Amino acid sequence: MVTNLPPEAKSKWFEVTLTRNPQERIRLMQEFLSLVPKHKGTEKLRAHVKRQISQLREEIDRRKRAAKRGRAPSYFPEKAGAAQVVILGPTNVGRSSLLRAVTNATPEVAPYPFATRKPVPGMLPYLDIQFQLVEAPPLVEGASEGRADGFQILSLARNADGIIIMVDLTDDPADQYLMVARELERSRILTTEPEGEVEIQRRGHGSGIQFIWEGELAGCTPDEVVRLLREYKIRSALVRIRGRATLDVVEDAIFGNAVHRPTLVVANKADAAGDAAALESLREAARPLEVIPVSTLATPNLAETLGAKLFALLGVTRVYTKEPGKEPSRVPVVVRRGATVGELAKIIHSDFYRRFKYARLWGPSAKFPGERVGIDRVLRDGDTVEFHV
Ligand SMILES: Nc1nc2c(ncn2[C@@H]2O[C@H](COP(=O)(O)OP(=O)(O)OP(=O)(O)O)[C@@H](O)[C@H]2O)c(=O)[nH]1
Ligand SMILES: [Mg+2]
Repeated sequence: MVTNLPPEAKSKWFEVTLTRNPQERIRLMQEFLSLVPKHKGTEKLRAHVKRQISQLREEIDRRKRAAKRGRAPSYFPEKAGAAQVVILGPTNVGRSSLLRAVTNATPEVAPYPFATRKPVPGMLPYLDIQFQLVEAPPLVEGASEGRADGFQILSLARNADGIIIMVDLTDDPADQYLMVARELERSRILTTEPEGEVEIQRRGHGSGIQFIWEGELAGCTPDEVVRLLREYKIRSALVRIRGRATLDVVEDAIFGNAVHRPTLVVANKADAAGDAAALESLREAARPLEVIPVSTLATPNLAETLGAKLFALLGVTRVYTKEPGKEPSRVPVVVRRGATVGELAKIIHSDFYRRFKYARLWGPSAKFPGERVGIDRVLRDGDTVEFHV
């Protein structure tokens, strides 16, 4: 992003981070903008802050309207199942048809555009878990600037665990893909894993800057990071470093919110697509994302195919628990990829974590059935864990 902002701008951003009041935030962000020199190097940052301002304005409006109407149901479906995956795409590509084909939901399928106006959730069963798919309303060019509910639709994608970008093979699919990809990028939702990631969590005064190393710094030292944070008046924070993070990535994190969401491209209407070149140019445009051509009308076993693709994409890790002398649970606990015995214990019951002595392990990551393991053992899909406290 940027370096070398004038000190007044940096302290102004510090003021921005101190307030949660939307009106106040808008005012301070505008003051911040007036302190940022206008040149190529600050272009992205200025656009990003302007977008945050419009987003806040819209939120204020929405709250006012909601207050008038009384309590309206949330725009965002409550998460359910092992993971929430948002189906994003231009209008009429067949998002509703896909949801109908692979889940229990029955949204309206229509030959005319903009039939879906609100997010629609549905459950896709796969093996012994379920994925929650959410059909987003259609995404249009300019969504990242707020067009056609763009902010809300893109927030939906940001809050989800994964994204399906859906396009129509009969209608320049590469072009449709690039439009959606552009809007995601502008909203700082990354569809491929960045080389380095930094998360900054503010803490109370006096605790200092503490690093959590899940990766390393590239081209800078921890001291330089501390110095940069100090320029922004951040003196107490947990700084989590993943992958190989540059100083730029650290500064990016100060302004917030680049997130990575694993993404799959589904190219629909394969039954009606005459021309194989369209699929080829889509694959070219979407690389390195995987593209799966389907027909919601004609592809057999679509639910199972899609379930398997999502399972792999999201790195779903199912872990079964058991009590001594009993059979393992039928229903797995789904944990993040790379989770440890300790993290599983915390999910199940804080007592298991606090009073942990050891665990016994069966399955793919056990050296032998019933292996005795400690709290830091990394779990894999299909493991069974028995806690001893
Ligand atoms: N040939 C063909 N047509 C399809 C396929 N899937 C959907 N359609 C048609 O495409 C049109 C749009 O389908 P929807 O499922 O409503 O599309 P949508 O993306 O939900 O559309 P909006 O919510 O209105 O943006 C309908 O006329 C469907 O019958 C397919 O696999 N092949
Ligand atoms: Mg629809």
